[in-house]
Parts: sequence; C-alpha cells; structure tokens
Amino acid sequence: MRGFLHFIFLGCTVALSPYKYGQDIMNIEASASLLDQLYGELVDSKESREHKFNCINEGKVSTTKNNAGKSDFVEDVNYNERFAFGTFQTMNDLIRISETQQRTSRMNAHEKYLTHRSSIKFPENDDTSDLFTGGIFGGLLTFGGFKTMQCFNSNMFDHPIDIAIVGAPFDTGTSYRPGARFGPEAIRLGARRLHEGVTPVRGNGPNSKLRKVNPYDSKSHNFTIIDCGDVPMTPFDNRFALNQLYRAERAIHKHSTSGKVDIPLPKIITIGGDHTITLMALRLAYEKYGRIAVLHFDSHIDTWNPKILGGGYSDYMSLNHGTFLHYAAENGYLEPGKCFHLGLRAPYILATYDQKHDRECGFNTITARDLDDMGKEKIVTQIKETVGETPVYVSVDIDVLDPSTAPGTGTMEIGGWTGRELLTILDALEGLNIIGGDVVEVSPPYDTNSEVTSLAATAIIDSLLGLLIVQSI
Ligand SMILES: [Mn+2]
Repeated sequence: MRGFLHFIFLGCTVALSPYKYGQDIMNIEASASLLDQLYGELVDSKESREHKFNCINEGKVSTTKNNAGKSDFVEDVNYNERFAFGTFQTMNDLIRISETQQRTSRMNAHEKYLTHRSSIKFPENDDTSDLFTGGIFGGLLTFGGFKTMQCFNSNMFDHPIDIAIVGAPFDTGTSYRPGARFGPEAIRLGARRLHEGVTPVRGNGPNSKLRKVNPYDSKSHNFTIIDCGDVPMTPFDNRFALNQLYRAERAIHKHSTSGKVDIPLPKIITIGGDHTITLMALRLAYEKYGRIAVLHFDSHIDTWNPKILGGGYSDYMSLNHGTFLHYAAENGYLEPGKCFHLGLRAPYILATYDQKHDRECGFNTITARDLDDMGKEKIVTQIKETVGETPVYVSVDIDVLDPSTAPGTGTMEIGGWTGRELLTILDALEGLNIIGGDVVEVSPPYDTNSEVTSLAATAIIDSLLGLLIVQSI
C-alpha cells in the first residue's frame, strides 16, 4: 500500500526507476494492495489500471521492489486475468481484447474480490443496544450529551436535578448587534465533543481537586446534571420574556436534588441570550441565598445608569444589557464591595460619573491589562480575600475575550483575554462558594464557520461545571 499511495501523491510526475521493455513481469505484479482489497472496484477500475499501465510504460513510476518484496507499484494477481497482459501490450492491443474475454476476466476478478473484501459482523436485526448511548452525532442535541427533561413542568418536580443547564434565547436588550437569541443552540453544537475523558489541564496544577473532575462521566461524581433545554421567551415584549425566564428558573429550584451531594438546591448555569438575562438569575439567587458576590467577566461595566444608557424615557427601554447590574444593585441583590468586574476595557460613556456610579453599585475592577501586571495569582488572591464565604455568582460575557478569540458577539472590544487566560482564572476560583453562573452574548450570526465563539463558550460552561462539582468532592 505504501507504494500505491506513493504513486498517488506523486501524481505520476517523478521518474524513479523507469520500466524497460523485457523487464520481468513479476516486477510489476504482486498480490492485491490493501487498498484494492478494501475498496475493490471503487479504486481498482479499468481506467485506473490503464492509467497505471501508461505511467509504467512512460517511465513515470518505479517498478522497483520494495522491502516487502512487492513492487513499489503494487498490483493484484488478477492483472493478467482482467486485461490479458501476458506481456506488455500497447493500448491498441488492449482495445482488441474480445468482449467475451473481458467479461470472463471481470467475473474472475469479481470472484477474487469477494474473497478479498473485508468482512463485517452486524448485530442481530432487533438489537438496538448500540443505538441509544453515546456518539457525537446521535440523539437530540443537549449540552455535553446530558439528559434532558421538562424541567418547568410541575409534574416533573420530583425528578431530581443537582445542576441544571438552561438556555435563555433572548436578545432584545442589546444596544448594538443582536443575534444572541441563537446562542444556546450554537453553544450546544460547540459542546458535541465533550464526553467522558478527563481534561488534563483542568485545575491549574496537579494538586487541584479539579484535576479529577469529569462532568461527563457519571461514574466520577454523584451529581445529576440535566440540560433543561431553552425557556420559551417571547421576542415581542422584554418584560414578559424576562418574567418567563424568572418563572422557568424558579421552577428548576422546585425540583428535588438527588441527595447524593451536599447542596440545598439545584444549581443553575444559564446560557444566554444577551446580558439582560442575568438580572433574572441574580434575582432568583438573591431570593434563595441572600446578597450575592458577582464575578462579572466582561469588557463593559454593565452598571450604567439607565439615564446614561437607554435614555431613561421609559422603564421598558431602561432595562437592557448595559444597565442590568445597576438594577441588581438597586434591588439589593449584590453584596456591596464584594463584586468584581474582570477583564474590563471598554470605554465609559461619561467617565467620571460612570466610575463613581459603578463603585456605588458595589464593584471592584480588574481590567484586561491588569492581568499583565498582576498575573493570575494576585488577581485570584484579591478576589478570594474579598469574597470570602459569600455566595458567588459567575457571569461571563463572552466579549471579555479578545475578538480574535471570540468574534461572534454583539459589542466587541479589542485587547481582551485569550481563551487560555480566561479558563486559567476561572479554574483558579476553585474553593469559592459558587452557586451558579452564566455565559452570555454569544451571537452566532457573527461567529466564524468554525464556531470559534461557541466553542469558547462551551469551554467556559465546562469550567463552571467543574467549579460546581468540585465543591462536593
Ligand atoms: Mn455584558
């Protein structure tokens, strides 16, 4: 086979050892190549044989024997039978081969092919055991292949959930490019390859407990992880849509937990959707856990006073993806002074006022470039010392990443973190009391064909899953 592939790649253009008339016929005859055996007439056609014949005659390929004692130009034993090449003949001679002779040769060749071809043993016709488990492309699409159920149906509340993944297809709170309503399904597509198999870099070092976590191997942990699908959110009225999300996530919290891990409530990872959706998750978290420390990975502050961003002409237009943290602070959901912006770099609108207002909303700031000066260790140490035991919600706006890493988002800002840098910081949050999180602002219409932004979001959710699981192992 080596010689045959060699032949293909060279395209008959390199003269190795030209065939000379009178040379032993066995130099070009050998048993069928493996490729011929596997694919039969698909690759071993009359035309290909004629082509090979010409190449040899014109001295464009070698007929030198290789180490295995076979011709470099591997042929099968039926060479003569098919085309009556007792001796080398010109193509004119070939054409004169009788129809009967050709038919007989072909039948003989086919008989040989049937004995050569690879065999396969199929399961019994009624055996479906390999049809309902695993596989990248089989079944309905869920995140990482997790099981799904009707999580919002009260008849299902006695079905346990420890960690819920839920989509929030909503993008009518965006100020620039829309499209994030398509984020949840795109991120699930990006998660097709997540499966059993420990990630060797999870957890930033051999002493991390994260190193042992594999969310997709149910044998490696006791969590019941469910993909609840997407919440039906109307695209016609933001107020009603956000209320739908709130009620859906509230329903998830009504599920029992499995009892196999030490958590009081199901924990929720929300897939956005534009960043407005986080307000509903924070409202729910506050109702269950009290004031929350938000780790807000984003290039923008998102604490803008609605009078600055949105115009303030109506309540409806005031709540959007750049003001939701203002409302979270105003409603008392946030633990003042224990919240962080991470990766910040976008311009303010009214710089002095925006910064003052942001501090009043309770936030500390670590900019994108602070990573260069402080490094991961100092950043994470500052976060952990500040947050302490406070319940933590991790909200990741995909625009915290540099546009080269995540172009598929609504409001790109140059100079962001790479995927590796973000994952390194996220994994370093191991040890915090994380009660939930989200990934938002993935806008697939602006993504590349290779789904690079969705893939980044997939990895972030993977990291969040690890952080939730590691607390109970
Ligand atoms: Mn944001």
